[in-house]
Amino acid sequence: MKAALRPGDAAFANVEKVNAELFTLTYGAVVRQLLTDHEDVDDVNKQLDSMGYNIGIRLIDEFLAKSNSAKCADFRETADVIAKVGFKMFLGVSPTVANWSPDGKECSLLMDDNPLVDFVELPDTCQGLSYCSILCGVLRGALEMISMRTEVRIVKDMLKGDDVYEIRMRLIETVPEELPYKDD
Ligand code: MYR
Repeated sequence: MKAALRPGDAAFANVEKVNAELFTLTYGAVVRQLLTDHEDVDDVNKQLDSMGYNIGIRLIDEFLAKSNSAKCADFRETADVIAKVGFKMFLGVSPTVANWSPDGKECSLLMDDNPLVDFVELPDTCQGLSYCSILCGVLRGALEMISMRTEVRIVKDMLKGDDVYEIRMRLIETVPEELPYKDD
């Protein structure tokens, strides 16, 4: 009987790499299909964001269960946890958190390594495509589930010749958690 794979094993790392590649290729196929189905590339960007949102509102449970992360005190701490734990957990990379606004409500996640775009080149006809929009939706959805309404957008994109990927996150408001209804 074969022994089970364990996280430290070399074979386990290979399985993880294959999974990551499969995910990257599958995402590429989804984007390609959306481009076939929609004439307007802005519609594709919106669809990708919305798919991400639907993933994010579910993925937060897995994140909280696996990470054992304590409740963050503020948006700064949340951004750090997203970069160091969330991205590492789901994409295997850790963006740098930078470019904070003075009020601490806006910051950027910077990455020069983005597994989502391995094997990808944008044809000239797709320059309006924001290929990684799904990440914006994932973040927005996940944060909404922990009471943070945010706006998330991509401001730099290496597929379009920028030197880095920059995802800008803005905290719009923290929605107070509703207390369970108490009968008198
Ligand atoms: C808390 O205050 O409850 C912890 C806050 C942590 C938020 C982490 C959200 C994780 C989102 C993962 C995104 C991965 C994108 C690939």
